Formats: sequence, C-alpha cells, structure tokens
Amino acid sequence: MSNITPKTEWIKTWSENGVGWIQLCHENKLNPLSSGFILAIKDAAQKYDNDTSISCIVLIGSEKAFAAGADLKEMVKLNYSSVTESRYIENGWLEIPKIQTPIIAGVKGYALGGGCELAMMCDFIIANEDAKFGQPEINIGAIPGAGGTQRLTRSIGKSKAMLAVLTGDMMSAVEAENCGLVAKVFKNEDFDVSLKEIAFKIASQSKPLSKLAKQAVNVAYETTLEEGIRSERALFYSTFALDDHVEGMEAFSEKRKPVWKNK
Ligand code: CO8
Repeated sequence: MSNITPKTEWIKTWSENGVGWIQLCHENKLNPLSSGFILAIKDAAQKYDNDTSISCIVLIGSEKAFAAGADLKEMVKLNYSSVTESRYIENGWLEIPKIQTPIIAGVKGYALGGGCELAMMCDFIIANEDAKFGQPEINIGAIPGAGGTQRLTRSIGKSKAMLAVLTGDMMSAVEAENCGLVAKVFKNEDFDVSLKEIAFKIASQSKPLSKLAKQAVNVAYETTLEEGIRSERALFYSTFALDDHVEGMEAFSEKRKPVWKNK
C-alpha cells in the first residue's frame, strides 16, 4: 500500500469559521473509492485534525453520491494475495476513525458499500431526502469489508443490519433516520444551509471540550457500560482542568455567552 499515490486531484478542501470542508470530487460523480482516493481523504482529514484553527470537519460528496462504494474497476483486478499483501483496507481506512476533531458526513444521494462505511466512520451522518444507504457487496461477490457488518449492526441493530447486508437492498434517508443510522434528514433545498449551521455550531464550541465529549461517546462503542461510565467520569473530571471549564461556569453566572480560549 505504501506505493499508492494519494489522489489529491479528487479532493477539494476549504475552511470557513473553524469548519474544515472536504469534498469528494471524483470525475465520476458516484465517487468510487479507490485506494489512492481513500488515502487522499485520510490525508485531508488528518491535516485538519492537526490544524488548531479547525474545530469541526465535514466530509461531503457530489449531488449524486457521497460515494457509491469501492472502485469496482480497481477491485476487479485484485485477488486474495494482492488484497492481503497490499493491505487493501488498512492504511487509509483505519486512520479515519482515529480523527479526534468532530467529523460529520454530509450525504446527498448514494452512500453504498465503502461509501456507507466511510459515512459511518464519521461521528454522525446528515442526509438530504434523496440519500440512499446500503451495503450491496453481496450482489457483487463480496461482503462489507471496511466496518459495514460491525458499525451498521451497532448503529441500527442486528435485525435491520442483517436485512441490509443479506439482501443488499438500499434504505431511504427517512428509513435511515428512523433506525438511527442518520442523525437528521433535511429537504434537498435546505440541506446545504442546515449542514453548515450544524457544523458552525459545533465549531463554535470549545475545541478541547468537544474532543473530550467525542471521546466519551466513542467509548460506549468499545466497552462495557461499567467501564464506559468509569471512563466518562474520568473525562468529566478532566474538564475541570480546562480554562474553558472556568469560562463556561463564569459565563453562566454572569448571564453572558462564553468566550472559549480552546484550552
Ligand atoms: N466503482 C466503479 N465504478 C462505478 C461504481 C463503483 N462502485 N459504481 C458505478 N460505477 C460506474 C459505472 O460502471 C458506470 O460507468 P460507465 O459509465 O463507464 O459504464 C458509471 O459509474 C455510472 O454508473 P451507473 O450507470 O450504474 O449509474 P446509475 O445512476 O444507473 O446507478 C448506482 C448508480 C446504483 C450507484 C450503481 O452504479 C451501482 O449499483 N453501483 C455499484 C454500487 C456497489 O456495488 N457498491 C459496493 C461496492 S463494493 C464495496 O464498497 C466494498 C467495500 C470494501 C472497502 C472498500 C475498499 C476501497
């Protein structure tokens, strides 16, 4: 995998009010995810994660698709030894869930296969009403490989995840919202503004506090309730060491908006 060149030409990035935007702009509007494309997405997200001026990252695709899955034109050339030797789904993919800055997936159109998996690696998904989600790998001789069977099951439960993975059928945005895969669905015409509002709101919070909050929620995925409560308590106590904790408390007493120092 180390000899794979990141496809930076398929990524557009810009920042505004503490929000770092990453747009997937493959020449094919379905944004097929090749190994080089995933590396470029990972690099862009890591760059924002290391940028102290960025407090929220948003990953978006085209009008037609967030991403319609692995690049099947690349995948068709692979075999067992090449996927294992190249660590096909390791280098790029495994780094995205390690991003500490809050990261939102803004999904318009298709989020299928690796595209649905990429969206689920983000902290939450905002969708437009035309969005469609699915793990259709079974239809093309595979199964989900970048976390689909695990994250989808944790997100929507075994029964619905089994239905999606075994039939390969797509789910509408409303269905995805009803079962908890999507945090919020907006009308197509409201989507861009509403996504921006959510991102700006998150970016306006104290950066260390949102990182701690994100860390605390993520622990719930990985441990027992008892261990999770213990971890949350330790993280909660650590907020008392922040200048922003003092500022938040003082601002509340003084009936004014807090001015975060981000430390
Ligand atoms: N990869 C490469 N090319 C694609 C892909 C894809 N995933 N999807 C569509 N295309 C191509 C088509 O071949 C076609 O190309 P051409 O014009 O050269 O014939 C072009 O995009 C347009 O496609 P359609 O004509 O099919 O467009 P429609 O609007 O009719 O349909 C769909 C859109 C429903 C999204 C349809 O294209 C489709 O079903 N695509 C395949 C979706 C799929 O099976 N995704 C899962 C892939 S497997 C996977 O993701 C495994 C994840 C493992 C981790 C990833 C590691 C990198």
